[in-house]
Amino acid sequence: MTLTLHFHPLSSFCMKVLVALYETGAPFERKIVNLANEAERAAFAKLWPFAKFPVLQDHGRDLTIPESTIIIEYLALHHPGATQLVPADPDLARQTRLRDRVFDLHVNGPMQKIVTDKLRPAAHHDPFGVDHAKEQLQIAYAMLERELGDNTWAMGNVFTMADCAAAPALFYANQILPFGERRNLTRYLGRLVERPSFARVLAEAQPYFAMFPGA
Ligand SMILES: N[C@@H](CCC(=O)N[C@@H](CS)C(=O)NCC(=O)O)C(=O)O
Repeated sequence: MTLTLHFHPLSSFCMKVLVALYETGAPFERKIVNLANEAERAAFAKLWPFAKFPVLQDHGRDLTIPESTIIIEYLALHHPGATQLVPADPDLARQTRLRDRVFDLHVNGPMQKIVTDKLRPAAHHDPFGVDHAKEQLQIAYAMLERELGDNTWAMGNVFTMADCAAAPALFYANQILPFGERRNLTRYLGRLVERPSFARVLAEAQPYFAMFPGA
């Protein structure tokens, strides 16, 4: 098989790429990486020195591709499938990329900050940083609630890379800082959870959810 995804089923950025792979239907091999295992971490760091997943290998082209957005852009270009993850129209592609950035940087990032703080030893908690992350999430929620309106997906009627980014970011964010009365966001997350690609990702992560530190 030409593609190998190095990932962990609980990781939001890996979920984002799994959604994209299931949307395109590209066949791939999976390699779960346990970063807590020193030997596995060291081997993985040879692929990508920052040792952050996901990383995709395309053996057919002898390429190693890190970073979830770059992986999805690569899939859209070289392994296209049923879902066009990046629109062909340049302006729509730019808007898709901006929304992907918003979900990665302004939802997934603060969400990770809050979650990883729970995993730190007591002496190393960062309450100031966590409060700031919560404020950032509230700003993102307010903006998304306004911009989503009653659109089906982040870009309107078509499912794109922006929705791949949105699905895990919003799924976890809503658990640690609930959307509250924001109906558009709540309905959008409901549609994402029912989308077969993300439903499959969540089902596959189910055995690992006990490891998630939660709300
Ligand atoms: N910008 C990266 C972020 C990747 C990332 O932060 N991955 C997390 C898991 S969701 C990770 O590998 N964390 C392990 C660590 O930092 O040691 C992407 O989009 O792929």
